[in-house]
Amino acid sequence: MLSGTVGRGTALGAVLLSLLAVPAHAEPPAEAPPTTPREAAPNTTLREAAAPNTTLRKAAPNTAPNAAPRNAAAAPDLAALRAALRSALANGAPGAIARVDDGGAVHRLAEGVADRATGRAITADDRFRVGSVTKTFTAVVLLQLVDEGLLGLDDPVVDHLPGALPDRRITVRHLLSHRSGLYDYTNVLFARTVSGFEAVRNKVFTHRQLLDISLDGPVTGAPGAAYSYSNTNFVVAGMLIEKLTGGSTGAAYRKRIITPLKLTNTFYVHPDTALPGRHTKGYLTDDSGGGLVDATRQTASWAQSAGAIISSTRDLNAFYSALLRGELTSAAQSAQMRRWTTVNSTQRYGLGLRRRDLSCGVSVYGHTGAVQGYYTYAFTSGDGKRSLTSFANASNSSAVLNTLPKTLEAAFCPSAAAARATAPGGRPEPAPGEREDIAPYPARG
Ligand code: REY
Repeated sequence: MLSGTVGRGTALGAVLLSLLAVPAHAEPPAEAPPTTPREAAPNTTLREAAAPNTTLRKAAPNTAPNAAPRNAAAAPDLAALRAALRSALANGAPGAIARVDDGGAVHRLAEGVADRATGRAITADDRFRVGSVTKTFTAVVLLQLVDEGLLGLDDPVVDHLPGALPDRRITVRHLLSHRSGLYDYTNVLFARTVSGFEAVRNKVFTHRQLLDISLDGPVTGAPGAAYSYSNTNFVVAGMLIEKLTGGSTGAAYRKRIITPLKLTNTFYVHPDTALPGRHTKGYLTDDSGGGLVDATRQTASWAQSAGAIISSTRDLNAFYSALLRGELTSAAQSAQMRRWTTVNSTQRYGLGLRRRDLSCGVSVYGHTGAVQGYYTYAFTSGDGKRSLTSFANASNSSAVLNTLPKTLEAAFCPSAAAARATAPGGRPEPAPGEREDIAPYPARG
């Protein structure tokens, strides 16, 4: 549902919402009803399952919870989008970009510089580190492996990785929905921002080493009990991919997503430190709020299957659009991906997929990402027809971070965004129940 005129709480909105087959904000239980582990897999033979999935599924009939006829949507508010990018710059980001793919129309916006040393202007086509947007790629690969019958979402992880985790109650579903209770090792690595980063910039970790840092820390809860965002979950997901495919996670991304979708700006170069081709530099904000550190070159080995992909606005829009159209997994796994766990009043988490409930009653689906120097927001409408990727080449700054949700409002809630575009200043700190869930939250502005 893209109409900017359908406001949550309005009579018209209530009527339209009630007409939809599935309410936009229905809250199915996070836990699956009891199923046998293989039940969700389609009828594939094991021989078929072993074949690499290099072809795409046909777009599924539109069953997205808040899909609406395309003509119901008001056009994205490009002035509000540009104002949001400018407010990222006013709050300290050297550059900010956005791209909206809207049916056939493409809108590219860019403000500021890609490189503070040379002054090169940033472009909406520059490549960047996408951080945790990688988690959706990882979840898609695992869900394809579920489709192929190689594992079940409710399988204990240790059935596939014997001895890897101390608690055999942790399931694959718990990992992908951040409900395992596994401690986020980045809390240890990046307790101090710049020195923590410099200590890992050129380091190459195994998945096991990252998991061991987590296991030295406290669990955050019992398996399945509560949402607690943790990179550790997607490191273990990467271990599962490597065990089940017999290859690297990078190879799985390429074979199953990057090549079939022709994502020519998307790379997994770990542990190389350079971004291929034209890219923007990334600037890490010191905890004192002062200096910016050029963090572009790094192995991103601390992130791997939790956050090491490099991509572009075009490719992320193409990826999420294909995902929401049902081209990357079976309908059964697509539905599993959209079983929501509550994050806060406006945010939900599925399986490697975020849902944001915007001010006009529209929900959008995608992910956020934060690696040193790079903040990304990539979200798509429920029917996959309108996609936005917005990005700033700065991180560890709540002031910059809090400007980026305004790009979602501009793209998907145009009339609401227009009303706010004239309001002076940047977005204030979000209310406690609406705080940006982008881990770990920056120490200060
Ligand atoms: C890691 C620290 C952020 C970033 C993180 N990113 O977990 C994953 C994600 C892949 O969710 C760093 N912050 C910053 C600090 C805070 O060092 N002391 O903001 O660049 O995308």
